[in-house]
Amino acid sequence: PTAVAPVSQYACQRRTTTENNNKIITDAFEVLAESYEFNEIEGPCLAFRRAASVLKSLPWAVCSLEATLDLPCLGEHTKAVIDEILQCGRAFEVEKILSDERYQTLKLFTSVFGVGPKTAEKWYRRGLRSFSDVLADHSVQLNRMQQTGFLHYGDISRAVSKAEARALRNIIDEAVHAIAPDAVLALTGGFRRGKEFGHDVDFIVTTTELGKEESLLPRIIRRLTKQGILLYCDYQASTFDMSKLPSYRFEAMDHFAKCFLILRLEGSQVEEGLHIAEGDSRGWRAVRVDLVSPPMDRYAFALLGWSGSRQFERDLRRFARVERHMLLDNHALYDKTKKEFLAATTEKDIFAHLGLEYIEPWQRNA
Ligand code: TTP
Ligand code: MN
Ligand code: MN
Ligand code: MN
Repeated sequence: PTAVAPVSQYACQRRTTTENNNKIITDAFEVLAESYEFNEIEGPCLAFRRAASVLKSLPWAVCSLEATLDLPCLGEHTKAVIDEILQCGRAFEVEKILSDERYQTLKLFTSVFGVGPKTAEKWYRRGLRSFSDVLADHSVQLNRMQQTGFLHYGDISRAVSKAEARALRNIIDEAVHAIAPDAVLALTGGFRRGKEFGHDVDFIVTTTELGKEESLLPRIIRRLTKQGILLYCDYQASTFDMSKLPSYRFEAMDHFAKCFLILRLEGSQVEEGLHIAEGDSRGWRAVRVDLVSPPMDRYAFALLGWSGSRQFERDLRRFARVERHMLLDNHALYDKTKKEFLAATTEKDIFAHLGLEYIEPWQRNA
């Protein structure tokens, strides 16, 4: 018999490509997780996300319950769902959620840029069920982000292709290098993990000269505005304090300067053509772009933190805390035993500090 290495409970000790051999099961788990999230039930939500992540890492398809015996993070509930899917091709509980009016409505509302679960819930409780309900209700006050979300709904809810991401990279690359000759630009997020499609395109932009990055985002924004391609911009200046310990909370946003943008992308700029609806004769589309600008000495932490996936990031932080008594976030790594910060110039340095085998970006699709 061949000895097979056990699957780790931590996503940062697994290699997960974009090829998912258990999509039917992981899709079901993600519906369940999201439903628990809408109901603010954190434990089971996380449990289903972890279980889905474990199954995504397998180079084989689960075809019996026995095959899952040695896998971590699978409890009674998750196994019952797997069993039902293996036997009937679907799970009753998941079908029930998918046909539930509240779930459907919250899913629809949160698909709008700028609408989170809280706002969606508020609208649902007011009896609103559709976009036209929301837009016709005079007591609803849309903020600028939500107004833009409705305005560009079709484009923004349509996936961004790799070719479109490349075209955007060229646009940003041209802008940052015109502004700062020593600019550093890196693709991050889902496209760095090798995904074919994304909901946005994420970039890290900085300068090799420390401190010069502070003026970078405002200058990029001005340039894109002059070019007439900036449809929306939410700029958040840096609140970074280098003396602070890394955050325990994962979902807390980092403190680097960043901007959430919507850009106008011309079809002529995309070699393979725009990814838009058939019959849409416009020569352009709106695309969501995120730019984050850390100081160069935090580049590796920012790159690791923004490359995702979210589950991979969650488990990196959990591994650091539980297994190494260290605190990791997008800014820094702190050793609680030695009471000192551990510096890093590459992602490999951070994995090494944590005593982890290096996982390539395309193996982080946990
Ligand atoms: P996303 O762009 O939301 O996700 P993604 O690129 O993995 O997938 P998609 O194709 O749907 O866009 O986030 C990318 C990573 O950035 C994610 O791991 C979380 C991280 N992130 C932060 O660390 N801080 C932030 O403030 C935000 C908005 C994201
Ligand atoms: Mn992204
Ligand atoms: Mn996303
Ligand atoms: Mn993003």
